[in-house]
Amino acid sequence: MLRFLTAGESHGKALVGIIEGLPSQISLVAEDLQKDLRRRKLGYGRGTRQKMEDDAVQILSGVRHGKSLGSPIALCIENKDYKNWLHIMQPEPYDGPAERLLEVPRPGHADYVGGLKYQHEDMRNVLERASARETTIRVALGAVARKFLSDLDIHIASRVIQIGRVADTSQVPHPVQEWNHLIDQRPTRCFTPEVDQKMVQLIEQAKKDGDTLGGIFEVAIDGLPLGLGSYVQWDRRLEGDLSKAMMSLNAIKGVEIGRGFELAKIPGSEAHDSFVPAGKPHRVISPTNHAGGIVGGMTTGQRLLIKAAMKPIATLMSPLPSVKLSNDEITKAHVERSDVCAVPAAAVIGESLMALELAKQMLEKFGGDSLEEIKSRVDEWRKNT
Ligand code: EPS
Repeated sequence: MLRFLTAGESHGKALVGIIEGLPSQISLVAEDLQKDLRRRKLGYGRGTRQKMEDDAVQILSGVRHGKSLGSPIALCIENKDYKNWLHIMQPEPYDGPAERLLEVPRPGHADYVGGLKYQHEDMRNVLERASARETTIRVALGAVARKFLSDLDIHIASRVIQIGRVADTSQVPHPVQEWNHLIDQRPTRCFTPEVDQKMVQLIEQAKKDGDTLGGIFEVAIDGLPLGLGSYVQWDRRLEGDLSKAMMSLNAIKGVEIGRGFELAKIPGSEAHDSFVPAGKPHRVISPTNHAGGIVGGMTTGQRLLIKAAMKPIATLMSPLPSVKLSNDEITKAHVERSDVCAVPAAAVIGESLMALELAKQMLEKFGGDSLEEIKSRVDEWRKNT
């Protein structure tokens, strides 16, 4: 069983994560993780925090001489910004004057509900953990899972397909392994350069207006074997697990697999992927992939395609109306340093979340304690399916 946990506040001392259940003998160095952490900082529309943090990851346990041991892998990323928040965020009791209080909840953020639920008068206690800063450590954990998957020839990439109302309707004609090399160079991680430029302009305008923007990204995975997940029980259907993982990302409000919502508008004769002989006895393939690589809760062996819709960030520089809870005064919502648009980063985080979930699914189907043991089972299965 693969499981992981994270801890850490946005302006606390550090973010930490533990992942357990991965096999031994995976080659792993901090740079493998650092690559994805650098990619998470990309994207037009980010705030100044990304320049301040180096997101340097330390591997604290579970790896020896560059190879995983099969024991829990613990990771740590220090928050460079902590030095500016020392007494505000210190774990020790503090009785000096209150600073950086969050007293006016931001509409669309966890502040208000979280404050009442945990009985925090200072809603900073909610902001600090609800912040997307936490995804830094999930990307580091995801990079470990991704290394395991790439050793099994499974590759994950992403692209931004919409910011606000500007959409990229193109198909990417390249294998998934080549996507990120091309797309990471674009300011918004959108594949089509002309659309990318339009997205940049839109973000510029939103920044001028003190506003924020959401969007849609797509994660693609090549190399998955047929038969991950199952139809036999509701909680073994792969769509459910992948959607839950994607929905666990801050600000995600919708998930779509394959052509998703579009399939609801067309007849079955157009919606389903027909079969043709595969050129191998008793096997078929589908020339199309409207289903996005999952049918009946199981991978088909085709490319897996999953999209997620992100709402605009809730911290607006021209804040929305809100209420100061201590005296019920009608006023403007709390303003805090933030991003104008974080969809390009969310796409990279989406890749990491899919890596974590698919590594779990691979281990459930193939089991094994060392990479070699799992590899030989996967090779055998691929030969026979
Ligand atoms: C983020 C760090 C945060 C925000 C952003 C994402 O840092 P700070 O709050 O210190 O500027 O920039 O988080 C949010 C927008 C949010 O609502 O949580 C990061 O490292 O990704």
